[in-house]
Amino acid sequence: EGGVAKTKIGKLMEEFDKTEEPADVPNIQKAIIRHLSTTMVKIPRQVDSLATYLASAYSVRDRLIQKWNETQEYHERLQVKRVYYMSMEFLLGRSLDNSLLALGLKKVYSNCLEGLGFNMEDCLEEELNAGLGNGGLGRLAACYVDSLATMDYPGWGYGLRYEYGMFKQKIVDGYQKEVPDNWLADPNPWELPRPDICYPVRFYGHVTNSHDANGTERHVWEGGQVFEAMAYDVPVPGYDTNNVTNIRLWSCKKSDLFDLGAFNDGHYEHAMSSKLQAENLTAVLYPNDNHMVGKELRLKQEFLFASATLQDIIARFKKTGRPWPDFPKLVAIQLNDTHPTLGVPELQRLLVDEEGLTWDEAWDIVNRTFSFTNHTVLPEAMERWPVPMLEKILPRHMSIIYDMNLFFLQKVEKKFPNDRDLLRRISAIEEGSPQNVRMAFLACIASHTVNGVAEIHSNIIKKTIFRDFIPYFGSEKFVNKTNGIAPRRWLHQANPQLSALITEVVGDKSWIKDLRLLKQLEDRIGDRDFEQRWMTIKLDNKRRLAAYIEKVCQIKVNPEAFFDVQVKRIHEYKRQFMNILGVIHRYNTLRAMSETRRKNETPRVVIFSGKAASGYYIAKLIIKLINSVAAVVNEDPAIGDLLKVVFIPDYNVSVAEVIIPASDISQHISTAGTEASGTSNMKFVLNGGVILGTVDGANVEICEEIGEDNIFNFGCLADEVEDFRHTQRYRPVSIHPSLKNVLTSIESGTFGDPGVFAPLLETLRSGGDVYLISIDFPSYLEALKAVDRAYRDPNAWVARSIRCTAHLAKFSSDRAIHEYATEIWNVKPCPVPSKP
Ligand code: B1H
Repeated sequence: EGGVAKTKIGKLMEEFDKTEEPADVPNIQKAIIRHLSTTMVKIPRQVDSLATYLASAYSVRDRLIQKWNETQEYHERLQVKRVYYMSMEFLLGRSLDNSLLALGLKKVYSNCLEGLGFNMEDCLEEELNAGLGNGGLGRLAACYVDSLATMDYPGWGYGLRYEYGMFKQKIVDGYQKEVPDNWLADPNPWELPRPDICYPVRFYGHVTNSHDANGTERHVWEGGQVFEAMAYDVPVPGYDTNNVTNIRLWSCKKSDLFDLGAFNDGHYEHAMSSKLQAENLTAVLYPNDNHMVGKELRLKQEFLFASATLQDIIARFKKTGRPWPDFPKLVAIQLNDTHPTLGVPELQRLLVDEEGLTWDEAWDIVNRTFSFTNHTVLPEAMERWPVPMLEKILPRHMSIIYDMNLFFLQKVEKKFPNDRDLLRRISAIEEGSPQNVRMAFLACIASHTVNGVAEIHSNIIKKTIFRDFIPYFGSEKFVNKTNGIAPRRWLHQANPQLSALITEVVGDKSWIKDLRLLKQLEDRIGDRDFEQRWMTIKLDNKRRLAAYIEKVCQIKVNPEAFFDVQVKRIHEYKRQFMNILGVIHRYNTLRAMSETRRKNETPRVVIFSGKAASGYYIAKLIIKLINSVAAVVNEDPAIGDLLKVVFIPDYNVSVAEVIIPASDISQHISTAGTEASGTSNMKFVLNGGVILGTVDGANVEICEEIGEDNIFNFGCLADEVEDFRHTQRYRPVSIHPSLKNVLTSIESGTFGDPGVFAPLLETLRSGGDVYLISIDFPSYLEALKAVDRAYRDPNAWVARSIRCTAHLAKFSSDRAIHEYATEIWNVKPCPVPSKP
């Protein structure tokens, strides 16, 4: 390697990496034109906004690659400790706008495009969304990488490059229809294929145990099927820094070595069919949020991901020449929920079987390397893999898991003798036929630290899933790291007008990297001129959303109306059902009013958006009910603008960027104790939107920060839920009159064939109302009334809105990442110096 660097080409390349193209209009235009003509192979009459977007993106990517190289080179040379954020999901959304803002090039690019006869907004709209995630968990990973880069932490994301991301949602006759998300249909400038970075990954086969000359046990895993994981690198620029970090995504290829025989022997078709099998592996993201589906293909995805990532990290470590015990001094690995947990037995296997360490040496390294984030307490989301399936697909790992568990149980037994029931409860192997591996327990046993994602959630997991682990490990192992969001995307990029106003107040843009500076907004409360500007920006954002709604739903809404928003995955625990029942209640109330009374009501637009998992029947019925209510309400001449109901199709990151800045109120109304954190709640409040929410997840801490006068809370508390559920089970029809009336209007056919909704309504009755809608409904209606009253006082409302933004600093992902870095990972910032 050193030899190459000293050759002529090596020297020239080094020089090239050090020189930065000047970012002026003529120079950037030249770069765009060059990419149009060469990379895009366009002749003048073929140039449209898509080609122009792509050429611009390629010219930005040129700059990113140089900085990426420099960053990686610098960190490698200094041998700094890195964190690897392992996540099966990265919901990145679009990259061009984000990169331009990070590099400080938005204005100049806008001028360049103008000069070429194109409009920046049109070009940005051409970019397809990278939707490699379901919801909050995947977007969190993307925000965390943004913060790692922005704060100069050496760290990478590792994930999978799904050929198809989260499906696209169409609404047909009120029902959700799923359409494949072919996000790689256009060229993707934001990924750098690395055909030279490939690792073999084995499935099936058998293990031979033997003893070597010294009498130590050796395990050889052979046979089966070998696939290959190939790397694609996605550069992620920090905001206003030289650091560009990396997300390495694996794509499954057929190994060239495998089946060579079959190919030569003329079994061409057979050889090709295994190629197709391989490509199947990373073909599609499983579209389930907060729900586990125990499919073999998913298990294989998880292992391909885990194995390639650990092989890659080990290869990088070995290049440093440091001894094995130094591994945890250079490497921290964060498991984003249990989905990457096969990385645990895989690291143990690589160290013991491939590198020849003893079990104890390897286990010590594993334990000092991994930490684990739990994101949910819903039982149906807990990963449990059947032992027979693991044994078949990953025989060596199954036996490693058994041993890890056995040694753990032996230590527990020693500390708490004669407690068989404790051993049964705490075992990573759940008894039953078949037995299951509890992945959360395995992750917990192997990690030095386990965290929840909001105070209330971290407390709940200590009292529930991990309760039995505390006497053994001590409670210090279980910590809280409240989630955060990237201020770059969720304010600066999504709400450019508000961003400019804040910059004016603060005096410069430093708040974008330090949200604590937002508290200066407090001083402007009561300044009528400022408040006016604040509300005008909100109105402009509502106009932008109204235009979008008209474009995609063909519904005209009044931008001056009150915008009431609930956007998130559709799930019973999130209770969109309760929201739409509340809408029906409002509709009935308006209908029953005299015309003169109606005139005093504030016009309202109720906005829903979100996807249901394709196999989630009840969630899909909730979508149908929302659309059926919308169809009736929106066409009722007696109601007019007073109530409009809108379901915006295909919720994704870009749609969120339009909706979130436009809310007056947003709803986060999960049954207490079910939403681990929520992160859109933070995004709405950061944009001056008020919350109507239950005492759940991060709502609790948002309330602490902004004050309880600035949030509308209702509903039962988490520690009451179990008792209520118990009584509900035996008195399932304890239904309040207001709820009864609403159900009656559905059942009498006001919103179409009531038979369609019968299974949904049954969840409240024979279903036992697991999410306690009938318990919370009365207080929900009260809270909605309180919101209506509050909005009638515009001065108080704008003060509340400003306070929301002013007090949101805690929920910056920069704060979250700083806590992870100092308290869990022990990694330090390493800024790449500027060029002389
Ligand atoms: C969250 C998930 C999740 N929690 C399983 N759990 C998945 C579970 O594909 N699967 O199998 C996918 C996703 N997602 C969310 O994480 C929580 O519900 C939110 O409350 C939280 O804000 C978010 C980020 O921590």
